[in-house]
Amino acid sequence: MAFKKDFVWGAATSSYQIEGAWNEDGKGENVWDVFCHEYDHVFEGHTGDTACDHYHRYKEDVKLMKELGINAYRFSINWARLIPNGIGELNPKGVEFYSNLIDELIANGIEPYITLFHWDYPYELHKKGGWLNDDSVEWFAEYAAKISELYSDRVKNFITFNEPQCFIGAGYMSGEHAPGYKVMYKDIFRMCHNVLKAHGAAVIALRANAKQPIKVGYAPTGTTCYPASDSAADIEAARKTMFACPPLRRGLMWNVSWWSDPVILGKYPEDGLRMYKDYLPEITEEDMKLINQPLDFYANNIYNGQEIRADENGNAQYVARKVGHGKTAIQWPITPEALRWGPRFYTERYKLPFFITENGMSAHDVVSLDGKVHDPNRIDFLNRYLNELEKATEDGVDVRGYFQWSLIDNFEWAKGYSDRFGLIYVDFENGERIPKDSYYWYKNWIEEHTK
Ligand code: IFM
Repeated sequence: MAFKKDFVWGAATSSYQIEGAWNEDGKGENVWDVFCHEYDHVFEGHTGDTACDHYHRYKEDVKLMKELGINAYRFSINWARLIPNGIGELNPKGVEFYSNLIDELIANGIEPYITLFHWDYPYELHKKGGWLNDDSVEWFAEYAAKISELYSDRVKNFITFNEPQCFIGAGYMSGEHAPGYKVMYKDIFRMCHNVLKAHGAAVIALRANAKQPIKVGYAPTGTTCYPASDSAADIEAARKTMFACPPLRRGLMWNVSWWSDPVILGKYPEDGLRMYKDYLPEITEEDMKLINQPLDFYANNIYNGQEIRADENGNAQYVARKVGHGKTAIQWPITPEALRWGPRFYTERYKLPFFITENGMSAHDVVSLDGKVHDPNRIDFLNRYLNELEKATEDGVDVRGYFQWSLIDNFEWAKGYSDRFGLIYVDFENGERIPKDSYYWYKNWIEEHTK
């Protein structure tokens, strides 16, 4: 079985990374606005103040999506654009912006997928303690209810969180991302627990306020492991390693099962509970019930993976990467196998329809003398990864969709505009868009796979 006819071929972005208009039309500040306005956090002092100016150019962007041939677009809502203080009064202009965007997508035959939270936390709520404040669960539920009330008449697909590992790990453990903190482990685990509870409360709120049947999912990330061979021993070693809880270190909160088992299986993984016990908040049965809401799909952002083999005793061993192995501009290894094995391991464990909500490549793209943007490396990357994803479907894995990251070059967080992930090149001086060669390649791939 290859890709089904109704497979979702999409592209993704997030609000802070593309919208700009950071202080227009009544929008409130978020932690990324504040973080970027301090001079020394982001590469060369870049900010998302203007970014791709998508707020003003969204019609042009939707036109480019249509020409690309995608049937779905995943974007996120900038919480403080919709509700400037995070809770309370709505911002009419913010409400209107997303409403217009949704209408434009639908008019062009593109299904909107809304991510509720892709890291741009309202500054007013941050001042109240953010995810460390137990009320953050209620704040997020209120926000989710508003989104559902406003947009579920037209939008059928919602995703609560994007990569909680990253906004907690990079935002509060390593301090590389907004708000730039390095807090104690006890605080980290309280935040994790509140985020998971907020996920559950948001699922309930989305459904309770929906104007039609909706689908709700969750999009974390994690280290995908893949086996060195198709032997049963290597496969089992890779599977075990992928879901094992890693020891704590002051890096990212890069943990697969800690962030997904409670949501889907209704319990924290035993090894994590043992390892992290000194730092955990009180975890009640009621909390676990709240976190464990029925979902319509599970998603993951997969960019690369780690090869694992079993030694003669069946113990897992990390396979060292080859000297001179392929890397993307952001220095991530190129490991297409992650797109075959990640979906397989996730669906085996969580037994839900699966989406790749992000996958793509950063490259040092430039405009050539012929005025075009040639990006053969990205084409090769996509070709290899999508072929592996096709193998997953042939293995019988229930993969429903793939969202390319990213539709358009954008603000790559602490790396500013130094890394380009888009299928569409952006001249950040004047906002001009130039579809890259990979844009046409992906268009062709979609055409070939929807015949
Ligand atoms: O740009 C990010 C995105 O916001 C979250 N996932 C990874 C992408 C590339 O780093």
